Amino acid sequence: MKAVLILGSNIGNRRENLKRAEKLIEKFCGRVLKRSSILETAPFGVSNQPYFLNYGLLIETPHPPFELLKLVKWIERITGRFPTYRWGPRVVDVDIVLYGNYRIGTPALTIPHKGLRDRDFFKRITAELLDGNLFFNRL
Ligand code: PH2
Ligand code: MG
Ligand code: MG
Repeated sequence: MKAVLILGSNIGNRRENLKRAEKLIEKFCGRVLKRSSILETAPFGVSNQPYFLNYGLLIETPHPPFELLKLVKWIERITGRFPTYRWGPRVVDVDIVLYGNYRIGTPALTIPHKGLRDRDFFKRITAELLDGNLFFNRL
């Protein structure tokens, strides 16, 4: 299945953190089909923290959504993320934004990700990966 992931970092060497996360995604989550440009974005939610670097990956993954979620949480952990607070600073954040045309609404996982509605950079990155579309085209 095709999925869109958005990565973010606002602690330490942001580019290095993102690169390490991408390597692990490629190795454990699935093939990277497309990479968006990297944006520097103002912090959303809690404003008194450093700017983020954000970008997105279009991947082809064999893992079902909750397996993929487990994998990206594990990648966040081994790339050095430590617990802070909601919308707080983080070494690496990996969000599942789209998973095929699935719609999932659970406390642990919401797909499409809510950021697609209220974060401009989610829309820009996703549109860049999907050639102007915010969602996978329905068949
Ligand atoms: N992630 C957050 C909270 N705020 N702001 C930006 N600009 N980029 C993020 O990735 C981000 C954020 C928590 O996941
Ligand atoms: Mg996030
Ligand atoms: Mg997250």
